[in-house]
Amino acid sequence: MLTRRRWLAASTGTLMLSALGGARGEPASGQAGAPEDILIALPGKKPLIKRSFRPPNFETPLSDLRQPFTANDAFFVRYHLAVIPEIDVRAWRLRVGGPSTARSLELSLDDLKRSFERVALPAINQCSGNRRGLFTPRVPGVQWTNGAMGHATWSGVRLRDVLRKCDVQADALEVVLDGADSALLPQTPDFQKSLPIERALDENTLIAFEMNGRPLPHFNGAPARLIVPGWTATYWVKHLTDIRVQAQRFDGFWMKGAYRIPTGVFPGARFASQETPETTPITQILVNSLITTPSSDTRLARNRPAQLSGWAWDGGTGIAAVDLSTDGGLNWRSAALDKDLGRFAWRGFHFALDTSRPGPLAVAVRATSRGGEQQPEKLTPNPAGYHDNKILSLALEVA
Ligand SMILES: Nc1nc2c(c(=O)[nH]1)N[C@H]1C(S)=C(S)[C@@H](COP(=O)(O)O)O[C@H]1N2
Ligand SMILES: [Mo]
Repeated sequence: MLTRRRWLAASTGTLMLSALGGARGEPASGQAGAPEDILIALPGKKPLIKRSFRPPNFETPLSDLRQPFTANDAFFVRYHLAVIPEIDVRAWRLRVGGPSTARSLELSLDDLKRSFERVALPAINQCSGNRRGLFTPRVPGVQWTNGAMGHATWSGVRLRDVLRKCDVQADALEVVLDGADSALLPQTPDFQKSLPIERALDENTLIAFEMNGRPLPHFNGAPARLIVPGWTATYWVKHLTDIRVQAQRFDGFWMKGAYRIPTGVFPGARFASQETPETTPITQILVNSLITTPSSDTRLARNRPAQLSGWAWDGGTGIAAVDLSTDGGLNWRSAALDKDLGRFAWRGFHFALDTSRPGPLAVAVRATSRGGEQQPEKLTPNPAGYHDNKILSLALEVA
């Protein structure tokens, strides 16, 4: 039986980005989907691609990533711990305080909704390990392809408005976030994350209770979760229960022992209090793109109009350009960009393909951010399989 990786190679791997170098022999990472993929519907969700059942890790199929906003019931699900309580909204309280505050608060969902200004913003939620399953050589971890991400409008209140009510002290260094989920075994560390105080006080960091105008689905963090636009989803703590401001570096496993990348290798905001000479927490999302249409191995009819489209995004500067090559990376032309929905949103692009000549059509897409970052030709290997933003390729055929 073909393994999934082999299947990918067999179905899309014939494109060689000769001019780009280094891609020879690798499966094209433009799209994925495999016969072994099992679609299962969690309660409140439509069928999603199962990566693991306990804890639940389910990714969004490509067909559900074609709409500008990813539907709530199609949005991917990622958990580290197996015990995920259904929260009774009336009993739920958010505790906010900690050693670097003058007072603590306990807020109900109604308190949150009534006492603070409402904010809504469209943003990409992308797992640090999105596309890990496309890494060569393979790295351990959930074998995501392209669907450990989605785009939604998040609404709630600013974390900073809530923190200010507690009177944050001058010595504040990090803000620690905890959710209601827990581990089956006492040895498994609780999922807690921290943010640098500046990022917690950023006007775009939200405590959200709605997604696309509806209450958060259970599996996406009901009744409230953190939104850290531009930063990978590991900081977007779901089912929030505790927020603590402290003057010390937070020592929890999910900061010290996971979600780390080699220091000084990738672009992105620094998280200085958590940095060591060897490793540092992953922070901002890198410039990236996804081709949603056509799907791999589509046969394009000769002399018929054919449009290629997809999304491009980055960690918060916005998209400046999307370029497309149909000759394996020798020549590049600009794709048309759709409306700009905001600097944390994804940006649609489309491009009319030339179908006048029969034969294979080797398509590659490369996004450039307003910050000047561009998708690289090659993956930067790292042990946890994060930050795959290499140029996408897709093998099409005109016949
Ligand atoms: N409480 C809690 N929040 C969490 C996690 C978790 O395991 N528990 N995982 C984080 C990670 S790594 C990701 S990728 C996102 C996924 O968000 P989603 O499940 O809403 O798609 O949730 C984040 N928030
Ligand atoms: Mo993640």
